[in-house]
Parts: sequence; C-alpha cells; structure tokens
Amino acid sequence: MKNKLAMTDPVIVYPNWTTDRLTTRMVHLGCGAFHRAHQALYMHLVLEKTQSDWGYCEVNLMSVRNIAIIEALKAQSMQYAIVEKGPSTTALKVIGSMKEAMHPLIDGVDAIIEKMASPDISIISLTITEKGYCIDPVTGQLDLNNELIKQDITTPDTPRSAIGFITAALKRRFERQRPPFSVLSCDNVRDNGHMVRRAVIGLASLQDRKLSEWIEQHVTFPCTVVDRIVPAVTEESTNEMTQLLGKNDRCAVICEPFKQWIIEDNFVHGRPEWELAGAKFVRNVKPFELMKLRLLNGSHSFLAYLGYLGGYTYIADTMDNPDYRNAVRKLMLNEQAMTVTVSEDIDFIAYTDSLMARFTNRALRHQTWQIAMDGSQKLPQRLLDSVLWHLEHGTEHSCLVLGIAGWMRYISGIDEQGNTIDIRDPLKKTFAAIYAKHGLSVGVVEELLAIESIFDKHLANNPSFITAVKLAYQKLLDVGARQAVATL
Ligand code: NAI
Ligand code: CS2
Repeated sequence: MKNKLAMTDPVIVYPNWTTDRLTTRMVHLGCGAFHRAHQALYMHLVLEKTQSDWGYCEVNLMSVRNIAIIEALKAQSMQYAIVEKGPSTTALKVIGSMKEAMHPLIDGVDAIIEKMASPDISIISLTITEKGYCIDPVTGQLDLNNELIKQDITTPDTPRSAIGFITAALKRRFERQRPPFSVLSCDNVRDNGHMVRRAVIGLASLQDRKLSEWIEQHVTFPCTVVDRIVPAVTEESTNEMTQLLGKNDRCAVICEPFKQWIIEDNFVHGRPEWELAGAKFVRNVKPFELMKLRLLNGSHSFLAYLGYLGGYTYIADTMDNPDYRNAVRKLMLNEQAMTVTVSEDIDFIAYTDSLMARFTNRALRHQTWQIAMDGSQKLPQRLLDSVLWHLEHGTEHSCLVLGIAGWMRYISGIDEQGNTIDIRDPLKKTFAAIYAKHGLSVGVVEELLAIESIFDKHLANNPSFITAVKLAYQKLLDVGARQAVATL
C-alpha cells in the first residue's frame, strides 16, 4: 500500500543543507501562513541557487496560536513544508531559510530586541496584518490611542507592538553606534514602507529627537507589493497535508502556485539576491500596488462579503455562480482598472483573466470568512479610494457600492438565515453598538459612514454616495446577496 501511494504521490523536495549553513541576517515579525509561503520561499530559492548564508530569525509577538508556530519550528529543526496546489497539480517543498525562532513568552522581550539590534541583522521584515501598524487612518500618523502604542510610550524598553520593537532595536543600534537596518513591510497596505516609517519615526520622536533624526537619515523603509493566495491553515488542510507529507508538520501551509514580489530597491545594509527567485526590484512600486490592492484585493473583499451572505464558504464556490463571476469581472475591468494610472504598458484584460483563474482554483479552500476579517482596515485601499475616484470623474460604480453595502450588511453579525456571523475586526464593538441602536435596517448606513477611521469625509458627506449605499443596502435586505449580485 505504501509503495502504491509513493508512486502516485508528488515528490517532496528537501533542502540539501541544515541551519548550520545560515547566519541570521533578517528578523521577521509575524511568522504567519503568508510569510511561510512567500518571503521564506523566496529566500529558500536563493539558497538553492547560490552560496548565500542569509537566514531568518522568526518572531511572533502575539500569543496563543502564534506561540505554537514558534515552538513547532524549534521542534522541527526550523524546517516545514509548502504545498503548492494548482487546479490539477500539487508540488511539495521543504523550506530551509529559517535559522532560529523567538517569542516574547519563551525568550523574553529583551532577547528579541537584542537580536534585532545585532550588527549582523540587515533587514527587519513584517507581515503583521493591516492593524499591526497602529496607524490612525485619518491622519496617516501613529495612532496614539492604540492600546499597544499607549503602553509602548510609557514603557519603551519593554514594547508590545511591532512598531515598539523596531523602535527599541533602532535605539540600541543608535546608542551603540551600530549600522542601521532596513524595515521591509510585506503587508497589503497602501504605501506600506512609508506607513511603517511614519509609525516608527512617530514613536521614536516621542522618546528622543536625536534618535528620530538618526532614523530619518539612516534607516530605509522600502515599499513592497506582495502576492500569493495563502488560505489560513485549518484542521481539514492540516489533515490533508499530513496525508501528503506522511507526517504531521505543524508549520506546513497550502498555497497557490502563483507568487509575486515587487520591491523598492532601497536597502542600507545589504539584501539577499531575491531577484534570482523571481522578485522584481523597482524604483517605484506604486502602479503595481494600486493594481494589486484594487483589482485583486478589492475583488476578494467583494466576493468575501457578498459571497458569505450568499451562503458560500469558499471563494471558488462564489466563482461557480455566473452572476458573481460576471459581477467581479465587471468590478475589475469597469470600476477598478480605470482608477489605476500605470506608466508601464499593462494589459488589464490579461491581468483580470489571470485573477479570475486564480479565484477559480478549487484546490484552494480559501474561506470568504477569512477575507471578510478586519474589513475596517481593508475597505479604504480596496474599495473606497476607487469610489472617490469615480465621484470625482462622475463615472458609474455600482459594483463598488454593492461591495460596501455587503460589508455593512455582513458586520451586522447575522447572516441571511438568521445565524450568527463570527465578526473579527478591531472595530467590532463600534459596529455592534450601531446595530444595537438600529437593528437590521437602512438606518445603520449613515452611522457607519460616519466612522472617520474608515470613511473619508468626502465620501461620508456625499449625498449621491449616501443614497446609493442606502439603496444597495436595502436591496440586500429585500432580495438577499445572490439576487442583488445578479442585478449588477
Ligand atoms: P496569519 O493569521 O497566518 O498571520 C498573522 C501574523 O500577524 C501572525 O504571525 C501574528 O502574530 C501577526 N500579528 C497579528 N496581529 C498583530 C499585531 N497587532 N502586531 C504584531 N503582529 C501581529 O495571516 P497571514 O495569512 O500570514 O497574513 C498576514 C498578512 O500578510 C495579511 O494581513 C496581509 O497583509 C499579508 N498577506 C497575506 C496573504 C495571504 O493570502 N494570506 C497574501 C498577501 C499578503
Ligand atoms: C486576502 C489577501 O485575506 C485577504 O484579505 O484578500 O490576503 C489575498 O489572499 C492576498 O493579498 C493575495 O496576495
């Protein structure tokens, strides 16, 4: 039986080196599913091709689920598998780019800061989700009301936030006259490099003006665009991976075959040759960023809210419904593409076709619920910026409006069958208070639009936008998401 399985199973490709080969030259904050399937793979591919010794120290700052990954990495000699699944292909690769792993509850806060301050460290990279940057979306500056930031201001030497850890490490490097490092955000946020720069300088300037000046002059924060669909690991996917790998790998991840990484080439203390693994180094990532955030992520959010409400668990299921397919294609080509100004010759039809194919990949069990999470952090860059563009240009944008109404309906916490939805969002309490006041009625629309950290005042005060969202919301109440999508 074992032999029979082995003949049909995909081959597992192992690294031909151990951690001994590696020197920790990068600290990564946020060793989630995405980092394991993306940046760690790019580094691994460079290690396969060259004599490079660049390795990662993995750090998770949050507790519970995230400490388990750090413990598991240590127990697994810092190796784990990536399972790349296309519609009819499976490729298995064991990754060997991680040298060590740390967690504040295992190693202590100070040891992590000391590691980040070590002169060997050239890059601090991050995948800490949108909310991890602790930015006030209205001002674009550090959010001084954020609970973690409040603590980091009071006790800067024992930080809690990622921004606090980076600032504390830079302070040590500054005081000990060590070289600076570069900070590489790999999250789906607008201007991710500039955003993390503002946050770090904002925090440093509250501590020491000389430190913040040194950071401004010496530390770089390259912007990046990252792309690879990596569904959260579930019990079901863990069982599937155990079958494929023949053992339980607690850090393994399933992802799509596609990957993309566009990086602003602005590093102060060296960098790996990620271009050998397919990364593209550019002077300005902006055109790629807008394309990706609006066409891919915007469509993802549209499918997540309206798909979940329509009773679909996975993105690929929503794509089976021709009405959703047509609507999402219309959203990409008729409402998002024109808002993106690209200097390069970009074929939006080909890009849209490739996204449609990726969303249709049934081998990936990408939950609508997962993408629906943290909508308050995602909506502006995915849907709202484009609405502003349309209002300025007087152009049609009914798909965007329905997507926004879908989010409003979703965060009621009650689905179309009356079942509870498990809402995950930093503003969950605000949403609950609004719904407690108005119930499931169009009365919520204006109050939700008044949340300043989500809605730009030009949107919140625009009468035609308000009316359009109210009508779309009412339609969702009257006929449900599937019918509402069909009318697009
Ligand atoms: P995940 O849930 O597996 O991992 C999230 C990581 O962020 C964990 O390591 C956690 O410790 C850390 N984190 C969460 N909140 C934090 C906070 N406030 N401060 C510091 N660290 C915090 O999620 P996954 O899939 O790794 O995605 C993470 C981010 O990567 C996304 O939010 C997105 O920005 C980016 N990304 C994800 C893709 C995907 O398909 N999963 C693809 C492209 C980008
Ligand atoms: C998704 C993204 O979870 C989400 O919000 O839209 O993580 C998406 O999978 C990636 O950006 C693809 O690169």
